[in-house]
Amino acid sequence: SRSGNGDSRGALVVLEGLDRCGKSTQSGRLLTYLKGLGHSTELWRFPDRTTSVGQMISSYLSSQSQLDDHTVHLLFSANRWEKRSLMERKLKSGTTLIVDRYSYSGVAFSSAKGLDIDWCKAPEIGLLAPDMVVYLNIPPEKAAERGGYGDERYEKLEFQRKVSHSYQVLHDASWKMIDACQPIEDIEKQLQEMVSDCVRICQKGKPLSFLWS
Ligand code: T5A
Ligand code: NA
Repeated sequence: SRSGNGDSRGALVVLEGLDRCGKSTQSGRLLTYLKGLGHSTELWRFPDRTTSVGQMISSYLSSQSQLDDHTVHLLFSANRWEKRSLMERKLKSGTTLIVDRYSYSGVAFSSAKGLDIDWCKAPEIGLLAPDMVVYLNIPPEKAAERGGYGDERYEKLEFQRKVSHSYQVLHDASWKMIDACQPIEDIEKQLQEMVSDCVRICQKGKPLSFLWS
């Protein structure tokens, strides 16, 4: 393995987008690709439903419990904070992390409900900043056609339109945009090229940075 030798660190790569844009499909393929190149790599996702905070979120998303919008926002953030130190250790020990949703989902989904965007961003301050954010861009109508939405609370076309708008407000020039309506293999190739560059730069010792940078 090319990783783990102290001075080279792993990359923090985040995939974002609407529900059903293809994040899970692509993050799985990217994991296989990077491992195949000999990079120590892990696939993470938020919410991490395995923790006790994550179980509260999961119960809320499946409408088994009701929570105030602010409260659930802070739970999503707490779910990232509880993984922060492990995230830093992994990156510093040379492991690249592919992360399926991160703070941007937190802000986009909560501000789509009408919460103030700066209020939404505040609890994310100090989390590790991604080295690359890839946005899988899909019109809400197209996403809704994919395999049908399940029963989760946010899987409604009207709401996804608002989330799409929130992402447009939130994104900056550093984000890599991919047309998520392309065939799976085409997206996979584009993602591989983008992430290979990012991994190389991080190996050369690019310092870690923090949100919101
Ligand atoms: N949330 C999350 C917050 O509100 N705040 C937060 O802080 C965070 C972190 C759960 C919800 O929580 C919200 C956002 C979410 O609403 P989740 O568990 O990650 O988040 O759920 P989703 O992101 O909705 O996961 P999905 O499984 O719905 O979507 P994916 O992973 O984007 O899509 P994927 O890969 O499973 O693909 C969906 C379908 O499309 C097909 C696949 O085969 C599959 O059937 N597909 C394609 N079809 C055609 N062309 C392509 N290129 C395709 N790629 C995939
Ligand atoms: Na997913």
